[in-house]
Amino acid sequence: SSSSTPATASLNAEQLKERIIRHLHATLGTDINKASPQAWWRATCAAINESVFDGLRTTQREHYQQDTRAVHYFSLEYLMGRLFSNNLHNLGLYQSAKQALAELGHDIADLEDQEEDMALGNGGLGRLAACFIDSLATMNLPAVGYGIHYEHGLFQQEFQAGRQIERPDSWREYGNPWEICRPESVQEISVYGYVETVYDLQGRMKKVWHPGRIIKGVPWDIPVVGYHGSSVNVLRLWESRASDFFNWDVFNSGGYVDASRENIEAETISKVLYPNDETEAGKELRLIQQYFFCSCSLKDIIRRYKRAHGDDWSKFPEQVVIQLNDTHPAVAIPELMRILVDRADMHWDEAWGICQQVFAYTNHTLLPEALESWSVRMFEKVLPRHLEIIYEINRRFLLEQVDVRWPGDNDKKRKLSIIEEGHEPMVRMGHLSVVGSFRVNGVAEVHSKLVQSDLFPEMVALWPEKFTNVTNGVTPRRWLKACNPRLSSMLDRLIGSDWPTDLKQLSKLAAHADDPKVQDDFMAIKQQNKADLAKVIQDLTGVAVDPAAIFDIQIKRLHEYKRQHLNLLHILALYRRILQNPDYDMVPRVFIFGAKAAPGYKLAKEIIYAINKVAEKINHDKRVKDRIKVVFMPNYRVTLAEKMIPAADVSEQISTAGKEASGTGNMKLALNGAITVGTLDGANIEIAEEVGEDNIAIFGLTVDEVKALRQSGYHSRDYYHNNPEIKAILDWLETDYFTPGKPGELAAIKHSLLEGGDPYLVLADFEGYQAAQQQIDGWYRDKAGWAKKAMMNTACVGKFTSDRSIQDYVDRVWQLTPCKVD
Ligand code: 26R
Repeated sequence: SSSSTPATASLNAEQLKERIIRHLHATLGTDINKASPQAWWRATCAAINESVFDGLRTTQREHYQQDTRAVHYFSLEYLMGRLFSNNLHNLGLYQSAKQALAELGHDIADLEDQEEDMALGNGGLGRLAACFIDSLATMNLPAVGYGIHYEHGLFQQEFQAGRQIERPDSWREYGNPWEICRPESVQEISVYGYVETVYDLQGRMKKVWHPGRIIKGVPWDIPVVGYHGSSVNVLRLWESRASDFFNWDVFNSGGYVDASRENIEAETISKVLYPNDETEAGKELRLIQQYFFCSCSLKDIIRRYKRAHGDDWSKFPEQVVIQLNDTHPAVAIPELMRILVDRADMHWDEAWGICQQVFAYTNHTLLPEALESWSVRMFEKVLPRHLEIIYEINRRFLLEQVDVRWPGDNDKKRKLSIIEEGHEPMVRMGHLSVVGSFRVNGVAEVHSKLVQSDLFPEMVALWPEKFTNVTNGVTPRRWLKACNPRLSSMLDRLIGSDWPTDLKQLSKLAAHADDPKVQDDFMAIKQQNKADLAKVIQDLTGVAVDPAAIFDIQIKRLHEYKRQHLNLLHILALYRRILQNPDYDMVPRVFIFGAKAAPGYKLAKEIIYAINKVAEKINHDKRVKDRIKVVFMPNYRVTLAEKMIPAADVSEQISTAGKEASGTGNMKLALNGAITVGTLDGANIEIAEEVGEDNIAIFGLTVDEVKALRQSGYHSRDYYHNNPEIKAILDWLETDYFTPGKPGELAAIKHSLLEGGDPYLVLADFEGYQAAQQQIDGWYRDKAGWAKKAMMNTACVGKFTSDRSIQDYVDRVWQLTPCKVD
């Protein structure tokens, strides 16, 4: 597109060329005749960074001078993807860079492919954090993202004979051009050891924590560039190292080998991202990771606060708000209490008053297996003083809140206690987060309602004003402007170029939805994007697909509640219908999956295997006559999403109602003109409200119907026995039809749906699902009708920009004011 910012408009292709060549010489130590594509990419990054660092310095100076209130986003995960084209677009330099590189003999797309994804996250929660920091910078809001500088991000996925293999991800093996090490801001943190009770001269009791280990946190800053000359904020990620101070002792006493063992242990903390999505494992290293980055970050915040306010803590809650991205960083609550009470000698009540004004908590899931709790035993070993503090928080909470509201009610105390009693007592991090925060939000309307009605109803009774909703959103800079340049230029022409920061402008597209010329243009763009994706599919999987077919896409982590196996059952139903009726009439469809399974999640891996085996069979079966193709894209990640989403006709959002907190892929796909096949779950409900029932294929049980069905007793076997198609498909999976010579290899799915009781009601929703798919087939036959529906999706989803989500956080939670930066 043509737009560029006033601030950087002066930087033309000629000047960029000069910068790139200068860096090729001075930074990369090579020259234009022998530079590799990697060197060209790095030189271009260095050229971009000159502008990035300008913005960074200006922004930080402005925030310091204005002494701004800031939000501090605490997250164990940031799924950033690549930053090259993102930074160019946000600086308004993409076109200049493209031209400069072309004149230097390089295709910008080839250089983009030199960059590894920064995959420091699992899925939705991590990608949401990345969208949010983009919006915060774009909206000129003072903000710092805090997290962990993992050496290895989410594993890379390969398929071997159809099965998932995990390989380590080394995103910064040869250095990452976007990060800046800040040795001047290292922190030291403690773990293990014991607590001593001492009395001072006035006879006041004090607790002294004698730590067992001291660990150094080294911060790496990633500049976060706002769109079009606005602020440049930072994402500060902590890397763990052995503390110099601690190791000297061992070293001096001749223990060189012991000292390096301690080095290794300390460095293990930030070594690897836990790949579990929605399944809590209770591992000690994970708790240490959480504490390590929370403690480093709090000390960093306090250091900056003290620079402006000295030892006067009274302004702290005016200056600082901390957003907890799920319960993963909840240990920050007792850590701030420890710093205030033990280190700053503050009275408990005053310290607690500060905490409760500083923390806010976002819940991202209701799945019981994802709700974090730590055994008291382990907590005591790792963080003995914090456990005492949690006990005291809990004692006062039960006494001053619960017992006042429900006098003598021990059931209520048991249910609300931060400590879950039992054979193995546990610390409940959700309870701690609610008690310690001034606000608690869910991530879509229906989810926030369920957080209040099903997860924390008594907490709502105690503090109704604490609870609110902020529906998720996605950044349109990455998820439309950068990833779908064809549609972006069309939008610029048709509705002007303000939509990237004012996404409601997209509604102007609706006026053109009946215009045949515009419909043709819109669908021609979709067709070109599909042709591009077809090449990628050919390269990655060897499968040839026809861009004229419906591209039906399900991309998300592999989980039973997301029901990739429901999609598979429908594919099998179509295949069977074709075998039974060679003339079966359907619009050709390509079913495309992208998903990683947690390495220890057996059934999820079996579902991947089953999809791959079924794909192999169907794709080679001549009788299908290309009416169905099935592809499972290996190593699904942000960069692959950027290629798939612009090419989607159909978006699969088929979770069991009540299970998907929000979803954000649903928003990206609709934004790019895909039509959703979805349940009334998470943000699908709000998408349906926005696009209207003509433009979405809704099916299946509602949240209330799911509850009622479970109440009355759900028997998946009834569906198996009463629906011959279901029976035939499930029985088919047990034969060796898809795994010649090896019957039973795909039986795991059938067993979980029958013997396993079908915990996510796949069979109950099958009939409705296949009807919705039939409806899609019918809609697609009407070319103009489909074009209109697709356009109406793009036109009507302006609500789901992450800028709106951030504005909701500002209004309902953070109370921040923007700080304009020149
Ligand atoms: C405790 C641990 C193993 C763990 C649990 C859960 C680690 C990671 C998760 C991920 C969860 C919290 C997650 O990603 N939830 C997703 O958050 C998205 C952003 O709000 C939602 O859109 C999505 O519906 C939800 O599943």
